Amino acid sequence: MKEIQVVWHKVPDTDCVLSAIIAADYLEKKWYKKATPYIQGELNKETAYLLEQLNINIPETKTSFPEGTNICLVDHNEEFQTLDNLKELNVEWVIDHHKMKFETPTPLNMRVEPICSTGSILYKMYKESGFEISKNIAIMMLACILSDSLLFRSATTTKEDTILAEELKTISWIEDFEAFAMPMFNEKSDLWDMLVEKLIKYDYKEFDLNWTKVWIWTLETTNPWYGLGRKNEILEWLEAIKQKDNLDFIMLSIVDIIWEKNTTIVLDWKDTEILEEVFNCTAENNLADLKNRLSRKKQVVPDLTKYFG
Ligand SMILES: [Mn+2]
Repeated sequence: MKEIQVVWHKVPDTDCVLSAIIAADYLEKKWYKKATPYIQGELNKETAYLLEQLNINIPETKTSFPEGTNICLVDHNEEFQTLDNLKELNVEWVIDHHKMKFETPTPLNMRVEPICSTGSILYKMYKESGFEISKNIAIMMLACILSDSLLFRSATTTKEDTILAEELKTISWIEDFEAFAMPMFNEKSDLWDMLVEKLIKYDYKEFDLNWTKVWIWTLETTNPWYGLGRKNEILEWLEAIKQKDNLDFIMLSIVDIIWEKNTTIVLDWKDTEILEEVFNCTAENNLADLKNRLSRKKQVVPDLTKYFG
């Protein structure tokens, strides 16, 4: 029996970290002698809080593996969100809920569904295989759903996610979703002591939209002033990063998860023009009201893809 390494994307969030830990458990139950989850980047405060509550050690960090290593990608599939030497590795599994941009030389196991979290998909996989779900695993699955769906507020939430979450109530012993999720969100929002340099690297995603290099940051928070209050500092960093990485477009959305509002910081006149056209909004003082666009995946990336297409 062989081994497999389970990895999540470079800017980890709760869904990808917990899903990698769950997926490793699943793959060991299913086929592999050993399945190990690895980190590729620093944990956010929400995820660190959950791991501590669940008494789980933070997995080891690795950004490349020896040639030919068996790999499972969790919660992502785009090349530059993942391992440095992906091309030399043997990707045997992808478990994801994002748009696909993926090519492999050999067939592989792929489970992709347009559902709110990778944790939801994994819960379905356990059920299909008839595997028992421990209380800890159920809590992790529920945390994935609540984190990625922002307590069912995000447009990515499907009816199935709410049904799965209801089912998980019994196994996880968690009855009150709000009471469970709010401390998570507050942990994630506690950014007052975070350097701007770190803050803006907190949750960015790089996209290659038809040869256009685009970076989109999302800062989900229960207190938007942690970000908005430091707008000028953020703009300086955005400018430096845009130049250094030779980007065509960048935007940083500060998403207020309580009031469901997206305020986006935009850097220069070029980006402003694009933003205004794509999202039909007006930017003033480098700020644009993107209304209730809470989901980058569903309400931001598709419009930008169309524009750059
Ligand atoms: Mn996810």
